[in-house]
Amino acid sequence: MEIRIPSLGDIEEVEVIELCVAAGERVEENDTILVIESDKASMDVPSPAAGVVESLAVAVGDMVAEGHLIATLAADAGTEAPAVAEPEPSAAESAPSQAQAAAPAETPLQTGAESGGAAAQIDVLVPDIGDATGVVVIEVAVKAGDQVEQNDLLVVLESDKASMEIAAEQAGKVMSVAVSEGAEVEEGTLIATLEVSAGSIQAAAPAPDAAPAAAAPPVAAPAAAAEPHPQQDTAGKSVPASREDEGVTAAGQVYAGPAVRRLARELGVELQRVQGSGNRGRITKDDVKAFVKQQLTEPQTAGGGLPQVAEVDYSKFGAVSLQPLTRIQRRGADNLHRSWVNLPHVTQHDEADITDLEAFRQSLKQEGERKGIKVTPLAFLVKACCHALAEYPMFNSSLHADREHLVVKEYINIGMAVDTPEGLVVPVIQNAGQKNIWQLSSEIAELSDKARNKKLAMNDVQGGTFSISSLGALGGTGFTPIVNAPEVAILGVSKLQTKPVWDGEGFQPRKVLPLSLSYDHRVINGADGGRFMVFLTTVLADIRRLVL
Ligand code: CAO
Repeated sequence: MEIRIPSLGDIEEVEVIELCVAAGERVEENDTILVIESDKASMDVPSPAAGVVESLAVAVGDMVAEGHLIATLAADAGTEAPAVAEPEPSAAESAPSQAQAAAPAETPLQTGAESGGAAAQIDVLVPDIGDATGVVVIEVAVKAGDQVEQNDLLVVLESDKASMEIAAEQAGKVMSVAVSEGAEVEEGTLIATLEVSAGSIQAAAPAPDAAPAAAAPPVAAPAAAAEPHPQQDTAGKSVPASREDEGVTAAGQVYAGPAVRRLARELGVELQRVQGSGNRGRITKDDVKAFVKQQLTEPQTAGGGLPQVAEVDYSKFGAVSLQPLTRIQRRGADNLHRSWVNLPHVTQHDEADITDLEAFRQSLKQEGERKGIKVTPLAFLVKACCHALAEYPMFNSSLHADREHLVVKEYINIGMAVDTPEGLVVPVIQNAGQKNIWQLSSEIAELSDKARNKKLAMNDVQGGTFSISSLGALGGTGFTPIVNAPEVAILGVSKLQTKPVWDGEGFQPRKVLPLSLSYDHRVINGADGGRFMVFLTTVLADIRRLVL
């Protein structure tokens, strides 16, 4: 049985940070095989069945995508294997796989495979693209005459939902390219014809006695399977020259996958200026990051760069120790820095009188104990923010990469900063606006518990549209939270205080909650911020408004 990386939501790649078993070891169903980590969370990958681990296909530090093979398991007899885990039946007996089916029996591929001669031609076809429609070729990475290695990118397709890379399954020469950028394609559309050595086709055949049609290797694979090994990507990482004219490929053509393009869009990097360190100059995420780093650390005199902070050797003044940051701390620092330098932040402070809210919350205590749910002020804050976001959708938007549109989300998912020993993590309460106070309270407890025990799934940390950072339990009268970009606003919550508040006749003791709203000033004006805060504090002061 093959064990593969499960669905990662819209995360392209994660790092293997821990192997929990070794080859030959026995595991029970749901025992953790390994731990993967994105820049937002860690996740255990459990064994789908009990059995003995035959082999591990990954090592610590490997970058893996959904569907990536991680281990093979000799499952106990009688165990029903999930479809994805079971090896394909003998090629000669089985129905051809999608890619195999896509290669008609009379194509030269079969001739080459049968002959074992010098060279053969294979047609690269669009593989199974599910129910995706309007699939467009957004990048053609090769031209006729190019020599390609196995896994080299041929084309990138994009539907309205996702991007997919089609890579060469084998090394060879591009004989012809049948599509151009902008062309609409569907499953089975011819992309290119490659000339490959027939020997390599036979080597790739699944069974020596397989029928020719089934013996043909898949001609194309989706991005996840076709990504080059990360070591290839990161090896020889080069920092591009900073001059405008350097780092631009000769033909102005860019070799980069969808995840890299997305990262570049987020960072506002022109990929034409980035030197690729991957196969055939392919740009990797590390190249983009190195480019940004280099731009940021460049001396001011070159224009545009940030002045560097002086490096001080503190060991000259006394004993020091060097303590490693966790991966989440390092990634968190990158994300916070990226947001801080890209977004013009404004923070607006206000106070909400939550005396009545607190009285109501206290009155829920016994009921909460019966239900096993602890209600903190945070659940009411989430609920009130959802109301304010529905009223002011601009706060629930993101600035489009073209800088000319706002992406206004019609759902409200609230990210919640959680302080964990590994660093700051932001799990997301999905569809928070649809949930009542009990549901929100139990989800807040559940997500913070999962965050602290490294049990968050990828889906738990995705899709946030607005964030809340509550330091109320710790103290403080206000702070300037950093927006969790590409979101445009975040609410900081400080410690509730009882203050004398003038009611027109005298001072009354009122419970006052300090709030700090930071926002991206490119999207939100001070007046918008003021209106949002007034709405929010009004709702919190009179929570009957939550039912309006
Ligand atoms: N003022 C006063 N007391 C508050 C409060 C506030 N604003 N908010 C919560 N409290 C109280 C709670 O009512 C609870 O009191 P009791 O134990 O007496 O009932 C206590 O503080 C502890 O609350 P909690 O922290 O367990 O729960 P929460 O729902 O308030 O917060 C969570 C959950 C996960 C947000 C929080 O635990 C946390 O991790 N906060 C840190 C977030 C952070 O690090 N932000 C900084 C990001 S930028 O670096």
